[in-house]
Amino acid sequence: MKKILFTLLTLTVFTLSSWAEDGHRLWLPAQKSQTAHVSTNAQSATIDLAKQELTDYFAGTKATLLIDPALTDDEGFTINGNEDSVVVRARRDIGLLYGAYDVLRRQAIQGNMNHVEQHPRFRLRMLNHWDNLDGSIERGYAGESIFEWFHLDEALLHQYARANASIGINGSVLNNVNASPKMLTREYLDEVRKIADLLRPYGIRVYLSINFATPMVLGDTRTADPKNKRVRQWWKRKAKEIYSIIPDFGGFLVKANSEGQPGPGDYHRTHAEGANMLADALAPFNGTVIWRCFVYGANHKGEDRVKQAVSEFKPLDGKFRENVILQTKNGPLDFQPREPYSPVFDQISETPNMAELQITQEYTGQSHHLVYLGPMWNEFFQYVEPEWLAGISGVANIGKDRNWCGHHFSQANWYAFGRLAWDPSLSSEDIAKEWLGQTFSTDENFVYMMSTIMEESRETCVDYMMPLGLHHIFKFDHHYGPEPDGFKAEYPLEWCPVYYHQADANGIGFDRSSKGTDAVSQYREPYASMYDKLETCPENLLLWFHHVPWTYQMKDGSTLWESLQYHYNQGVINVETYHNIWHNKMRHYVDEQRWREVDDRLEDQVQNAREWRDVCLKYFGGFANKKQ
Ligand code: GCW
Repeated sequence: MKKILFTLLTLTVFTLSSWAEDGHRLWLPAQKSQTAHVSTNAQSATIDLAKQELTDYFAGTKATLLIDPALTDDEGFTINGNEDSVVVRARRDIGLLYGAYDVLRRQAIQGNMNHVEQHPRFRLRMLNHWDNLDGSIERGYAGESIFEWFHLDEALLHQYARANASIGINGSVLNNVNASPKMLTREYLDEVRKIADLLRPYGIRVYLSINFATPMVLGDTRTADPKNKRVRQWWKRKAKEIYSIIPDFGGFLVKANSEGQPGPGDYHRTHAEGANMLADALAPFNGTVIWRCFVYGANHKGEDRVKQAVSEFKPLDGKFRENVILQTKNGPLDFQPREPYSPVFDQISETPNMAELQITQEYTGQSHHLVYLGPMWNEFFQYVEPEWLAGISGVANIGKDRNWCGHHFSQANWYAFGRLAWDPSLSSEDIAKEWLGQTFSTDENFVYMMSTIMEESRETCVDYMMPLGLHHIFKFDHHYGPEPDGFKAEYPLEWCPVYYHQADANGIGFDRSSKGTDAVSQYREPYASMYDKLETCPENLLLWFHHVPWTYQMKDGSTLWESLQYHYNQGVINVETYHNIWHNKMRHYVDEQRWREVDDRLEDQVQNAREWRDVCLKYFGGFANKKQ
């Protein structure tokens, strides 16, 4: 009896420590192998990391890392060999590190290790943290910030750097775009330097979000007008100071004249004038200004919100300095479960563009819903060509939670973001399979079942939240549950759900056709015409572009109201199925702790999906049923 008890106890201890390790390690290798002999033809801190990773985790006998000046001058690499012996070649040391991680990924999922050649598709592959200096995170659902100012946890930051390097991320904006002016004070910059020093060997450059009014708020100037000489000098001096301590500093990310943030508009200057002032300050050091196009309610107040970015920035196209990049969210509104692509990508052609994706699930169930965003990002790249983009940013979902992202499956979104920033032609399904294999188990059955669920999960979320092109019917402020009747006279109309769905006795949806706000005209052909006509508008965007009668006949013969009910119900049925599968079939593939945590969250998701369906159908039914 004693013996059994003892065995049980040690088993428990073993399982506990292994889940704790697992949550923490993300998709990175767990089993140390230490049989490999690793040799190199060059030396640097980055190559040391590559060497260490292969020494620790490559299960073969021999690995060779070679700097090869004949190869393409980017961060790419080649791999040749097999699971016993590999040669990684790259022009730069960071290529060797990326190559080493690729070897380990291939090892984990039994992938091919011969004649591999990889190059990143985008030069800039960045995370945007919305982390505040007090440790809180705007739209963060995984605990506090990992950037603990004045008490930096270096071990944690190494893990962070390692995880990012393993998927090719090469830039990190450390603080929220709603930026504190204090970020640029010397005491914080000295901390930023420590982070930059730590991330450098992993190939990650540090950037900062800046508050446009910084010199004025800090009391150094009387204005923040970009045409003011003292203000311009202040920024030049600040840039010099930053580069004296962080020579490879990436640059500034700026949210200006948007949602209450200061900007050049406060002085009747354009976004170009504001961006160019900063660009001039950074140019001598090869720094970049990343200027966000997420603006509404300022110069074009009253116009359909989804049109305002183009209205604002198109006239300025071509007026920005060479080291300015415009960063635009994937859709024209705000990271909804489904949006059409942003027409900024059609209209801005003289200025480099960057796409901003949201990894943190602000509008897709936060860290409570299993919603894999890979398919959403694949969809985006069906409309926006990678050649049009200088880079990709993802709003990070990382916090101090033991599992990093709140929900174990939210780690997949961080992973998928990195993989797609490296190669946007990868399929979300392949990425899901890779991630599952490295994170949980390579068992075929498990990977098949769970990748199927992951692949469906975004459409399912659209179904139970906002099918057929509905958007922004979230509860005020926290954006978690439904509030279709949301209206507050004291708020701008564009924050109110009733403004977006426009349900009334005649029908539902926002008329953005040429007969309505004409947002369709901002799109290139064939999309402008396709979205404009009710008959050719894809049904999954119908209510985004049209106000449609409840009795309108859908392609499958049902009425619009019937179709809406069908989608809401289907969304709930799908989540119930996911929960059943996880609960009844997945337990033996996954350690107890992670199984239980995911199970609990799926249970919440079922409840939440039912709430979305019930609240929305009751509210919309109030109009629709009168018509039946
Ligand atoms: O998605 C919305 C969020 C805000 C965010 C803003 C932005 C950082 O609700 O919290 O602010 O967009 O992207 O600037």
